[in-house]
This record gives sequence, structure tokens and C-alpha cells, in this order.
Amino acid sequence: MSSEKMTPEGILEGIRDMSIRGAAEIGRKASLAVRLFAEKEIGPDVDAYLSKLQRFAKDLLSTRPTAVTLWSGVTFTLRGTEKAGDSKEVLGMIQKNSERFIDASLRAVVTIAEIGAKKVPLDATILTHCNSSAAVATIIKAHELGKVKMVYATESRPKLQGHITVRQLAEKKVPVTMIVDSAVRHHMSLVDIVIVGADTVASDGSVINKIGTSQIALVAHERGVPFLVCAETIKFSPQTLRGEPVTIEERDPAEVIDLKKFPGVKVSNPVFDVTPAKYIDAIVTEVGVIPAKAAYEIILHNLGADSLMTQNPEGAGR
Ligand code: RI2
Repeated sequence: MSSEKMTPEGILEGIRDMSIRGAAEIGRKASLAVRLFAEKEIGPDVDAYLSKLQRFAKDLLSTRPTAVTLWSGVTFTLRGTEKAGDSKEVLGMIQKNSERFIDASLRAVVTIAEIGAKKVPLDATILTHCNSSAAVATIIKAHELGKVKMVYATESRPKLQGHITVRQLAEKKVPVTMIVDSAVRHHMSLVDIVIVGADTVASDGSVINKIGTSQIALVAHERGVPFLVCAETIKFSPQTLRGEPVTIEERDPAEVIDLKKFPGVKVSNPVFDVTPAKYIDAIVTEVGVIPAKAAYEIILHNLGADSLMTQNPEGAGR
């Protein structure tokens, strides 16, 4: 991240314009933004300080509505601050929480890669979609174990995150072939395993990930190809356990076409879609490989019934 973005407002804009992207990364950077904001805005009146923090948290959460990691990062970072006696104590908590959140999130990716690589068969042809740090780390680890024959990576229109994936894999000398999104079914007969990431995992085990993921899962299902999701537990959504739907982000039509060149044309640009649990063979988390249907237990275990009912970033103040 460039130095001018290392301000709370710069990070917020970076998340909004997607120069900071990837579900885990936006959670980590949101946590850092809350910390930087707290350091900048500290003042003697603790109530005023907490209100400011809440407003900033709300603004951060409005940048990208789908990935629960953003909420996880903000909520974890503000955890406990409503009980602090003064502003200094609030800031100390935020600094500690943020450090813990970022560290745990980075460690989770390493653990997922170690576990996930064991699920990759020998001499595997893998297909991946978009750019997921957890999926890419798993593929690189499998390559280090000598298991990877070829990776097919989708381009991922319209933002072309597939370009990041192919560069990251090529840098590590992983054999990689880029394909356009619509070539997935054509290539599926060659594929041994699909490995993708997740933005959010719902309590019913469905996975919300980059638009096109659900089509890939259907094609994998048709061909009997295992479909593996790599997702840290911070991506499991407590809101869905409360019955709230996951909002699917719609982005600017200009990401798809130049509307001036297509007068009278409307564009629909949903960024994510929902893959039902029945098309997912397993989810690799940092606490182990689970069937998608076990998402409910992960959410309960992570939160505990009490905190589940009370966790709400808007309620972070007093
Ligand atoms: P990691 C990305 O969203 C992709 O959908 C990717 O699969 C997911 O986040 C998870 O990425 P976007 O920010 O957390 O590109 O595994 O819209 O890096």
C-alpha cells in the first residue's frame, strides 16, 4: 500500500475503489484503519471519542457490503472499548485488538495452506477463480509438495483479479494457464480439483464468492470434480445465523463497459454469487477441514451464543 493510503481515510477509499481488495485483506486493513483513526483522533472526552470511532466504523462498513471480514475486522478491533474508563484505555485496547486480529488472520492463511495442500491429489490439475490469498497459498503449498501439474486460472471479469493470481503463481514457478471465464466448462474435463476462496460463508454452509463461482461449482458437480473452498473462520457470518441475508454488492457499470459507447444499454454488475452447500465438498479453515454444513457450528463456536446476540459494531460505544 502506498504511503498516502496509510491514513484511515486513505485506507477507507482504497477499500471502496478496490485498490485494497481480497476479503481477508480488507478485514485486516479495516482493522488497521480503525487503529490509525483512534491514534489520530484521541481526545479527553471518552464518550465523544467513542462516538467518533463508531461513525468511522460505520463509514468503513459501508464501503463493501458483502465480505463479512470487514465487519469482523472492525468489530474485533473495537471489542471491549465500551467498558473502558478513559480514552487512553480505549486506544490501548484498539491497538492490542488490531495487532491480534491482523496477526491471527495472517497466520490463518498459512495454516489453511498447510491443511488444504493435503487435499490436493498427486499430479493435480487445479482450477481456481478470481484471486484468493487463501486459495493461492494452498496451491503454492501443494506445488512445493510436488503435487501440481497445471493450474487453470480464470481471468475474472470485469476487474481481472485473475491477472494477480497468474502472476503470483508464475512467480513461484507454478505451471499456470489463464483462461477466460466462459472457458471453464470447456476445460473442466482436465481438472482434478477446484480450489477457490470465499468472501462470506453463511450459516447454512453456502459460500458467497466472486461472481461466477456458483457456475464453476455446478460444472464441477456435473463432472464429479471435488470443489474445495479455502476460508478463514473470520469469513463465517454470524449475521446469517440471525437470519439476515448477505447483501450482494453491485458495482459501477463503468467497470463493465463505457456506457457512453452504448446509449440506452443498462448494465448489471453483481460482484459475488452464492454457491449452495450441496455443491461444496469441503471448506478448509485454520481450525480444520469441515463439511460446508458445519458452518453453523463454526459460527457458534467462534462467537458463543451470548456475544452472537450482542455483537454489533454500531453498538460498540456506550
Ligand atoms: P482472500 C475476493 O473478493 C474474491 O472474491 C476472493 O475469492 C475473495 O475475496 C477471498 O479472498 P474481491 O475483493 O480473502 O476481489 O482469500 O471482490 O484473499
